[in-house]
Amino acid sequence: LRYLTAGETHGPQLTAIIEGLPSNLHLDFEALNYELARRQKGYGRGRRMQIEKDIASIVGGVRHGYTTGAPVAVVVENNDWTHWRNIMNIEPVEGTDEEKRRVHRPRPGHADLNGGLKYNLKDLRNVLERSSARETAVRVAVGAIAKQFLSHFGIKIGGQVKRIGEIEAPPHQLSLDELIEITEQSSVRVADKATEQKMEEYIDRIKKEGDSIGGIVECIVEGVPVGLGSHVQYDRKLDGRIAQAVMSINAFKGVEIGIGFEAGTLPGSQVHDEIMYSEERGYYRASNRLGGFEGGMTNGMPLVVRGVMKPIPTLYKPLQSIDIDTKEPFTAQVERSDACAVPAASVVLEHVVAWEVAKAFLEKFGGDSIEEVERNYKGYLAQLEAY
Ligand code: EPS
Repeated sequence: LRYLTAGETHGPQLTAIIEGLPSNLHLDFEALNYELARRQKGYGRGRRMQIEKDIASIVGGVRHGYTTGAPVAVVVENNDWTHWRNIMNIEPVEGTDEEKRRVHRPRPGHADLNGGLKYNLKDLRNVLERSSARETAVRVAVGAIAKQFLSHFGIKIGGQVKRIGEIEAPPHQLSLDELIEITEQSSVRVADKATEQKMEEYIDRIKKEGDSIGGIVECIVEGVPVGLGSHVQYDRKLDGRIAQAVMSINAFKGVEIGIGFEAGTLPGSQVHDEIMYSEERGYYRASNRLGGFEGGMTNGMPLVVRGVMKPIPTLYKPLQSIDIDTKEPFTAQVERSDACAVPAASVVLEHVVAWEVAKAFLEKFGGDSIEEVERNYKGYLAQLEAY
C-alpha cells in the first residue's frame, strides 16, 4: 500500500494516487467528505477556510461504490485557484514580478529559503506553494479511505487537542466513542467546555498580538490486533513508521507514543505495563503507558500517539530575514494566515496514523480482494485464540 500526492496550495487541485487497496472495499463518499470538513473546522483558522469547501472526487479505481483493485485517484479542488489562475498558470505568462506574485523574501520558519537554495529557484513561490499545509487536505482524503478500510475490521480512530500554548486540557475518563462525539462539538477539539473557553480566549489574545500559536494533539486507535509491525527489522517497527508519518505533517516538531518523553523521568516499575490474562480478553495489559507498542509491534492495547505542532511561522508580527535579491535584511511583510491550526492538525494526525496502521494491516493480512484479507485475518485470529 502506498500513495503519492501532487498539487500546490493555490493551484487548481490536489491529487493523490493510492496503490494497493484491495478490491471490493465499499467506500462511503459522505463519510470521506465528512473527514475533510472536520479538517477545515477549528477556532483560529484564517480567511482561506471561508473560500474553500473541500470535497474529494474519486477519479479512478472505484466503480459503483467499490474499489476495483486498480489505483485509486483522489482529487480535492482549490476554490481559491480562481483568484490565482494567472499567477499559478502552467503556461508562461507576461507581467511584472509583482503581478506574478514572485516571492524573494523568505519567511523564517518556512521551507522558502532552504527550498530556493536547494532547487535553485529564484521565485520562492515555487517552494511555498508546495510546502503549504494545504496539502494535508488530500492526505486526509487518503487517510479517510484508510479509516474506512480499518473500520471494516473493527478498528476505530479518534483524537483530541491536549494543549494549545499555555492552556492544557485536563485528563478525563471518556470512552473513545464519547471522546469522538464530544470533541466534535468543540471549536478546539477538547472534551472540557471550560478549557475550550480558555483556549478560545487565548487564541484571540495571540491573534491580537499579531502572533501565532502551536500545541499538542493526540490520536487513539482502538481494535488493533496484536502483532502489526515487527521487532525483526528497523524499518518494520510500526511505532517508528508512525513517528515518521507524524513528523511529516507540516509544522510538527515531535512525536510521542504512550507516555512518551515522560518515560525518561520515571523508574521502570512505573513505565511498563503488567501482563494479564482472562478467558474473554485473552492477553492484555493492566495499564497502557507504552501506548499499545512493545518491540515495534502492536500489543493489542489501544495505540496512543501524540504530536507537537509549532506555531505557524507566517506572522503579522515581523521577524527578521534577508531579501534574496539585495541580500539586505528586512522584516517580513504581512500575509494572510491562520493564528492557530492545532484543532485541524488533530484531524490530520488521525489520518496519517490511520494510513500507517492500514498499511501494516495489509502487509500482515494482505490480499487482492477484501474477502481474501478477511480470510487471512480470521485465520490469524484463530491462531491467537489457540495459542
Ligand atoms: C497555509 C496558509 C494558509 C492556510 C493554508 C495553509 O493559506 P493561504 O496562504 O492561502 O492563506 O489557510 O491552509 C489551507 C489552505 C488548508 O486547507 O488547510 C500554509 O502556508 O501552510
